[in-house]
Parts: sequence; structure tokens; C-alpha cells
Amino acid sequence: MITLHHLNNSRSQRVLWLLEELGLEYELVAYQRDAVSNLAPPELKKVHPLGKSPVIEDNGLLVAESATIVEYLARKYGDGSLTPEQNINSQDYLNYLHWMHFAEGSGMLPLLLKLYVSRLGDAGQPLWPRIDSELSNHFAYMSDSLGDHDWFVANRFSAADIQLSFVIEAGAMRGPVADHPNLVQYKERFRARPAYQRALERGGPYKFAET
Ligand SMILES: N[C@@H](CCC(=O)N[C@@H](CS)C(=O)NCC(=O)O)C(=O)O
Repeated sequence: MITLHHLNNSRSQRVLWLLEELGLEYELVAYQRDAVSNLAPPELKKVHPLGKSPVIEDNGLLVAESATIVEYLARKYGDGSLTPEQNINSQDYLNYLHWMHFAEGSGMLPLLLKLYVSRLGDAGQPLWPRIDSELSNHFAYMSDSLGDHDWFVANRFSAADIQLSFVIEAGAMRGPVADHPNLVQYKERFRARPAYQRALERGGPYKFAET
């Protein structure tokens, strides 16, 4: 049995969505962010030393870091339905790897900088031109890469779309998604998937779905 350690309003929502896409049975252990600090409760540190979500357990295996979890679940249980063939000489496979890593490795950074620097008030002023230009740079890149396709890799829905979904949703809330009609449509497209809707019902309120 798979156990998902799920924090409300977090990157864990995409793992919940993936579990629903794959039609897997799972147990959800829910954790609530602190109302003031917005941080995870200390119990998550008992699951994994970083004390962050998502984390899953599956038959004695502990898997942390969303891209690792998404890759693990999609490869182990997806029977190729959500992952391209693992061929290191294939551009589709390299694009898949790119977007899986881009989400946390590149896409989230300017969004997180915006979140944290906005708390500095006037002291953060010198950083804004760079943060704004990097936000524009990364979201324009995603928009240009998607173009008029429905999905990011070979125009076929894949685990990379699930991994990217949090960047798009956080970017709709705090970034320039609204400047790119194709990213707005992409967001509506993935939210329309029945499994996404089931994940919302299972996980409870998810503020990133409100934009
Ligand atoms: N890169 C990690 C980030 C994990 C992460 O920062 N999770 C956030 C939720 S979106 C968290 O647990 N924050 C609570 C805290 O830091 O106390 C991943 O994608 O899994």
C-alpha cells in the first residue's frame, strides 16, 4: 500500500493527482500548515529529515522530492502510459527529462524569490528588476515551448505535465501566467482532467486551484 504524506496547499497536490491518474490505492496522511508561519508541522520531520512534503512510502521504500516521486510512481505503475520510452538518444525522452527537472530546478526559483523578497519591503527593492526579468524569461520560455500544443512532451499527456502543473499554478497566483494565453488554456486543460478533480476532492481545499 502506498502512503502519501500530504501537506495542504502544497506541491504534494500533484502527487495526489498522479495517484488518481494511475488509479492506485493509497492512504493519505494529512498535515496542516501552521496558520501563522505557513510552515509544515514538526511531525513531518519524523517521516523525512527535511520535514517537507510530498513524501511517499511504498512497500518499505521511502521516496522524497516530487520529481523523484512522480518518476517512481509513473515508471513503476504507469506501464508506459505517462512516460516516454527511456531512450537516451531520443529527443522526446530528453525533453521529458528536461521538463521533469526544470519544474523544481529552474521554474520555481524566481517564484520563490518573489515570495520571500516581497516580505522584505523596501529592503528588497534592488532585487526586483532581476526577479521580474527572470519570471518573464522562464514563463515566456514555457509559453514558447508549449506553443499551440496541448502538452509539453511530444504533445502527449505525461508525468512531466503533472510535475510542471505546480509551477503553472504558482505562476498563476504569483507570476506572469496571465500574460500567456496558451499557459492559461493549458492550466484549464489539465484541471479539466477527471483525475485532477478527484485529487481535489480527496485532498481538500487547495488554494492554488483558485486562480
Ligand atoms: N523541491 C521539493 C520541495 C518540497 C517543499 O518545499 N515542500 C513544501 C510544500 S510546497 C513544504 O513542505 N513546505 C513546508 C516547510 O518548509 O515547512 C519538492 O518538489 O518536493
